[in-house]
Amino acid sequence: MKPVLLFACLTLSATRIGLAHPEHEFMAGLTAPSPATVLLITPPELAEAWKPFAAWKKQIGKPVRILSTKQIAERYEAPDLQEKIRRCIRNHTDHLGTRWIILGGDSRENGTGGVPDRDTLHRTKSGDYDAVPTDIYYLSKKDWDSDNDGIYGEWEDDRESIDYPDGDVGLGRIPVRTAEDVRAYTNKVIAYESGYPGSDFATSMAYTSSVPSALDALQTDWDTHLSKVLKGGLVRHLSSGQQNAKPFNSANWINLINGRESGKIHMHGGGLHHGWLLEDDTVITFSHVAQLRNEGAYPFITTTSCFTGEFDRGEDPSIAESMIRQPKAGAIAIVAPSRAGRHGGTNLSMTRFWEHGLGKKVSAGAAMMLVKADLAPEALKSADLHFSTCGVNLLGDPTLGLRGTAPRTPSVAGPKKLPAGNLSLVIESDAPHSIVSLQDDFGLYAVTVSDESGNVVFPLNVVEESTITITVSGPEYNAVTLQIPVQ
Ligand SMILES: [Ca+2]
Ligand SMILES: [Ca+2]
Repeated sequence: MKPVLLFACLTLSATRIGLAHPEHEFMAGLTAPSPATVLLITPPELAEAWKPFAAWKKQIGKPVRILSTKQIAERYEAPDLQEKIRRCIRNHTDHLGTRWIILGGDSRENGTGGVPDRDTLHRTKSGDYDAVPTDIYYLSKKDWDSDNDGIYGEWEDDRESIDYPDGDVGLGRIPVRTAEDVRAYTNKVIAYESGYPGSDFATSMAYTSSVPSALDALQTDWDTHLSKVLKGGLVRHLSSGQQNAKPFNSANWINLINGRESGKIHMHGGGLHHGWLLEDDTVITFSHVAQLRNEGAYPFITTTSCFTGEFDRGEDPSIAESMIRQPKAGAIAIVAPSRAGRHGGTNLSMTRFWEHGLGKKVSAGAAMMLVKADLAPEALKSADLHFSTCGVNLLGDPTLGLRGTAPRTPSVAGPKKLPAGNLSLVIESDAPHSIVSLQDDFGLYAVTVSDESGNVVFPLNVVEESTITITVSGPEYNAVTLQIPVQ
């Protein structure tokens, strides 16, 4: 059978304006010489399991290239695997149009594990040294080891070779260990992008605190920052510090998630690797996560609680990882410190993350890297800020938008069936400026943006016994798929 040919590929001219990742960042990779808008790095044993995730992303206009750590180890020359990964990533971002990097596996202590982190060395408050998992190293133009002693990111000795992300490429880690983890997370991502709740889930922000005295600062954060970018949004405060409030304990935490009221949550207060410390001396652990029943309503969470995002410990999972991995429940993504927080840097990271993601409408991965770019001038001058810049991570899919408005599910219409041969396929929708992809069973792939009225035309040559799959998606829509048989 002849492959189906596309006569003309309609592409949006991806004009790069000054702002990193503009609203139509979703299209930016299309001018790339190879389909590598997203690079997903996986341990070899999970490569197969990631394919449905990659297929979904391709449907919504973000082609994914999957490379295993084994392939990278074989193809790149460098002293160790981390440095090979960094060179591979720079090759993709510099030459292949890649806009997002997904570290699609967990890491373990001392830079081992499925997709290892790069450990960088920092002095702790007590004067000891600690190795901090530093995923931003992977976006760096330099190798973070100017004195060549095999110890990376030393504040004094390696200063010349440390550089920070500029926000042009988004990065995040999905800390999965098994094929089941990958399947569960993929299903959550598809739900987030195609079945997101239409209520005020998108615009409701909950601030929780086990420290009632912190409520004033959290209210100020909402008043001066978040309310400006989540316009018309609702704010909830959960802590016994409020009048007539119930204590913020484990039962009320479960109610918060299961109530499906707030799609955005900021958690303040004490933390441990395996749990969040709440009021009434309770600790939220994986056993509470197992009680969550929030299928289809997965919140984005930021937390300043120390160690809750410590993904690199041998003991696994951290509480943030439990929330990411929990099938049909938990969170879609979490921004959390992997170590003890430092005043200033950690709080600022959380606020700025929301501001970039909601205000500039960029993806979670780009928002996180813009935070790093914001911190860079101070991180160059202060070891504390350098530590915060390295130690706060996005755990979750960096290509996701933060959903600043309740999405609409578009109506999409096309022919019931198509005759074989040359034709113009007209797809009509009520979704202006949406991303419309077209695929068939034989590798045909085209992406375009719908016009003011929501319509697109694909000039095609189709063959018998194929099926054309059309997907309409976008930051403000729930993705809709239409299949058209060719007879
Ligand atoms: Ca060094
Ligand atoms: Ca882990």
